[in-house]
Amino acid sequence: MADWDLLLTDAHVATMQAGEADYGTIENGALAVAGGTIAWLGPADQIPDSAAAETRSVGGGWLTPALIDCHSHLVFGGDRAAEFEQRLAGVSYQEIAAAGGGILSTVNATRDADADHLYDGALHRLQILAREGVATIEIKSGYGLDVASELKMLEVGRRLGDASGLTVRTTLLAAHTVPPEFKNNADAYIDLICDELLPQVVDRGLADAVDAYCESIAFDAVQVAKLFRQAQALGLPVKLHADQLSDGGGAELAAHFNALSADHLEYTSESGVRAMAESGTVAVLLPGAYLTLNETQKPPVKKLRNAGVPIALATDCNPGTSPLCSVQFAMGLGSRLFGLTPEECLAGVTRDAARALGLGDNRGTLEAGKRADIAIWDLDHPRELSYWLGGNPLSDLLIAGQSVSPPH
Ligand code: DI6
Ligand code: FE
Repeated sequence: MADWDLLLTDAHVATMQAGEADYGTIENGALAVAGGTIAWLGPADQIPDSAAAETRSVGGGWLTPALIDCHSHLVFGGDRAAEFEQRLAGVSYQEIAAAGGGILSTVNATRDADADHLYDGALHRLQILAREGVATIEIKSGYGLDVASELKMLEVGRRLGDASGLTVRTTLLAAHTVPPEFKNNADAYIDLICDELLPQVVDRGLADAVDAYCESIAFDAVQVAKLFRQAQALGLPVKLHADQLSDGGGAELAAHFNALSADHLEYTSESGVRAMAESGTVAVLLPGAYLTLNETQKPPVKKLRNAGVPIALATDCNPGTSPLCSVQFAMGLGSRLFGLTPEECLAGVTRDAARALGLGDNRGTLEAGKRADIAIWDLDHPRELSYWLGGNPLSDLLIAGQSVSPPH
């Protein structure tokens, strides 16, 4: 009997292991898979004397961990292309929101859509991402804003995970914005989430984490803290949309709750960075929203780096502020707009993205014992993943060792 199911040879390997220099590169390497797990990897001239059921040459291409999109709003009704035109004509995001557009127009379209329709739209986007090497994605609710519609969104997220073969982590983001029914009464809406929605979500196992939007146009720190206490009491980890449009102390708040991640962070202060470093909270940077909003305040990348805060990068794919359906393009933007190195960009969509989802033990790097989620690239070097804008050098994606052979 074969020891291994698959042996990949004639490959360069970017393991992306923490603490390794230079992408954790193994030149002229090989990698063996058994039972969906990485069984061995190393230089080709040190392959142990084991039998493989199948041996496959990668033809001098590169292996990296499969990509992980750790922040997306992939499930939504409608789109906001018309609003995009308005914004180009000079109307601001806040003005559109105040006039009942913005998030609320997507809320209406999402409430009106049936689950199958939401599923089809999100599956289409999921397949686009998978064709680029994504094997794990986080999908948030947050466009339902009532009990039934938030549950509907999370159920669609779970269905996507069951049907697609990708790992889908769902996040309850009911505290995304104040729904029209609770205008001027955000406290009562937070109570509804805590008392009615969250217990049902937990009972039915529909979410892996709880998120909130801490911002002057959404929820304040006191309201978020109440929600987070309830989430943690029910056993769910938390993450936070923090300091995107102003410094609302979001990074400190996320750190206080040992959040998995604090996301956006354009306006985060030095004390916020320190707090995140101490709590081990991952910084998730979202250059698609920064670009789309014409933001000029950049997240404090140097401070995050110097403080040793893990930095992840994600699409934030949503119809309003980041209609970005490409992790590779997010890497191109992360390097150009935020000054991340190409190696940091790759770590940000593999190792540190896994940490932002609480999956660091099993995903995000190529190491023996981890799940064999592997992207195979037709590239001379993985730095090119941040360099090229457009084009897709993926030659294959393995999920738990199985080839997904994405069609181009
Ligand atoms: N931050 C964002 O940029 C998006 N959500 C969030 O919390 C905006 C979502 C939208 O405008 O639909
Ligand atoms: Fe977001």
